Amino acid sequence: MKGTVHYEVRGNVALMTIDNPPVNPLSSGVRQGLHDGLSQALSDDAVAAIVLTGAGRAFIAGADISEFGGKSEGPSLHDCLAAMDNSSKPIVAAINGTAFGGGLEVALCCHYRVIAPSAPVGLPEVKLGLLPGAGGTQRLPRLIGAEKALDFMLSGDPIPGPAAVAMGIADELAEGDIVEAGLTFAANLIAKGGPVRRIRDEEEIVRQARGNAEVFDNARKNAARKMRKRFAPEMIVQCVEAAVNLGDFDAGIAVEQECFANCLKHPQRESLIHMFFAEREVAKIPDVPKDTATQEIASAAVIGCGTMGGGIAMSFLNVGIPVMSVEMDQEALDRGLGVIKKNYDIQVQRGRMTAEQVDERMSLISGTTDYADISGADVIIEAIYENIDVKVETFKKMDAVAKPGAILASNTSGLDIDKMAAATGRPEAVIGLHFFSPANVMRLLEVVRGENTSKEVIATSMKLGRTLNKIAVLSGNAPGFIGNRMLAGYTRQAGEIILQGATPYQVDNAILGFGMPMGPFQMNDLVGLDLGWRARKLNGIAPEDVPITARVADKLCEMDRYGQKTSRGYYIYPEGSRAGQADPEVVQIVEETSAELGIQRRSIEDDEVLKRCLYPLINEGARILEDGIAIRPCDIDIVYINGYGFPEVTGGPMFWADQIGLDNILADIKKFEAEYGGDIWKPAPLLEKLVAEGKNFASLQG
Ligand code: 3H9
Repeated sequence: MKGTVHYEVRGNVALMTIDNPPVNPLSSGVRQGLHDGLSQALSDDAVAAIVLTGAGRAFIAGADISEFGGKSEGPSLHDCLAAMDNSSKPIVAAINGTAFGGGLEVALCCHYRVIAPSAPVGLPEVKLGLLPGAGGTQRLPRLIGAEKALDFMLSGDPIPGPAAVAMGIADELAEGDIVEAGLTFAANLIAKGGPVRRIRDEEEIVRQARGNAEVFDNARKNAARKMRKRFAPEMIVQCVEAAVNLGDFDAGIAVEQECFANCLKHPQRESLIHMFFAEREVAKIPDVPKDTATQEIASAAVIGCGTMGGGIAMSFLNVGIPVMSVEMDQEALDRGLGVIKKNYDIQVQRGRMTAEQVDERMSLISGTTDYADISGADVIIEAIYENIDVKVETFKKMDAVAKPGAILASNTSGLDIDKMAAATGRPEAVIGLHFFSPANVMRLLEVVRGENTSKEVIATSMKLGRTLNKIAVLSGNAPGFIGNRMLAGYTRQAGEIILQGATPYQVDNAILGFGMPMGPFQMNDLVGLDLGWRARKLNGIAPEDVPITARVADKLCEMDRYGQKTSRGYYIYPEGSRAGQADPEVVQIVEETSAELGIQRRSIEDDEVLKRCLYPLINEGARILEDGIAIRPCDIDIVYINGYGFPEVTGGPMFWADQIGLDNILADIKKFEAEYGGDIWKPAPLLEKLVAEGKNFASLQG
């Protein structure tokens, strides 16, 4: 059994300390310990009150997530809570640290709560596709009212100790030793003959929302907007409706249990819990041990202050790390710094930042046109345009000025890190740090290890990702790394499908319906159709040699339709709007292009659109695993969800593939290979092997 609860008696108070490192989830051993400790305290006449606290940095992190969907031993959490509820002796929760989910619900089942200022409390179950299923949906509205409880449970965001007291979730803020504070609170209760106070018996506050349908309408509207296509929010709202309207705690608990069971068996729950563990797994690199020494990154330099460079600089400024921005000339520098300031000012207008915070951040950035000025930086990141020769030259200059020990990084989205490393006298210090646009917003950071990158530089870069509030995933050095290598097949298929009969709007709508934030043609419009077109012109590619999937885009560019930046691309963007409108002229261009290429157009079902756009991701993902470019399937899932908007509720492309069944996917891939041919549809050997062995991607997780 995992975890335990230490029991001791101090004077006439039983002190129970939950111990299940590192964050005290309610594993079987903890539940057993709670159950046994309570029985002992209740049967001991010398004990008049009980204090419950946690060892280490958490009170209780919640139910043990790894137990969901499997068999669990020992008493259930509900058995423990029933014993606490029925306790004749007052129980005081001394919330020493994180009290999340079932952890906060245990605290709410205690009769009183004292809390340390640094202890966050929250009900984050919604983020895992669940609801607070240990009485939280019934007790919290009884304590703070339906509206606030809904906000709290639907956001899933934690609040610190002082806010918990202000909100009425905890009774007392305890500066200093929290256990002593809990014991003192208990002693005072005993002295006053303080009663056992059960939240389940409180009806007054929760009753106030009875007949007020607006509270629930608003909650549903907000959830639909913020958590599109999520199942759990509606379940949470129904539980709170029960708390408000039934007027009977046990009847409300019955609704909660039914709704919790619905969430538990919903596929979204499995996917979101996969994401929880995957986010932690990607930090683990088999040949770079956890205790590998890391360097301190106290200053940064970013070469290039365009869209990417500016966003990268903002990521550092946002966490208080000073940045030196390098540009070719003063004009470009002034423009770049001006854009950064403007971006911050927009945040002020939206009420997300204060003018003082902007000043503080801007005071941390300085600009230069002279490489000599960046010699003191701990990390130098080049964010210039994607041309290997220019990057190699830039690395030579970086190497010439950087201090010993500095990390030299490239923000390339797919070029060869080893070529850049070879241009320096310190290949061990060279690494890829691939930020995603907008770099100050997007969570993903692909960290690309070159052949000679040192373990210290890898460990430092992964840590830097966390410092910058990003999720860092390690990739091997191969064209396109993980994400862009997979994307190639997706965009190519989208391009082919429109030539064969679908419109760009049908393809985008199918992808949107799947849950991605934008379709491939909306994405092209956002990025700019002119980038590829210009590159083809620069490289002297004749029109007849342009890949057929780029023909429509090139025609649009010839008409000055570059995408959002010119208010026209695949879509028309009315003045100041980012929402595009379909354009019959584009459909005509697509149809003409099909005719020129001799392609017979036909009607294509959305199901085919989805399979042809999404299955190449899985096939290429399998090749990436085979090549050792991604460490585990979950690394690919994290990249795709956080960098490319793959819907979180699927658990990422590789997890999703397991759910569909690799045999089904392989059968479709073979069908498309027979119909359309091409490398894209050649089944990855790993996929074939797994299917032959009756295994899935999860079996590779280790
Ligand atoms: C729930 O409570 C349902 C109830 O309402 C109803 C029940 C009937 N279980 O994040 P870290 C592991 S649902 C199992 O790196 P930090 C984690 O995997 C639950 N394991 O540390 C990692 O393992 P490893 C509601 C858990 O300090 C290690 O602990 N609760 C759990 O950055 C350290 O974690 C939540 O959703 C768990 N509950 O952050 C809270 N929690 O070292 C989820 C953590 O092997 N947890 N682990 O990779 C968190 O948000 C963060 O982990 C926390 C600590 C803030 C607690």
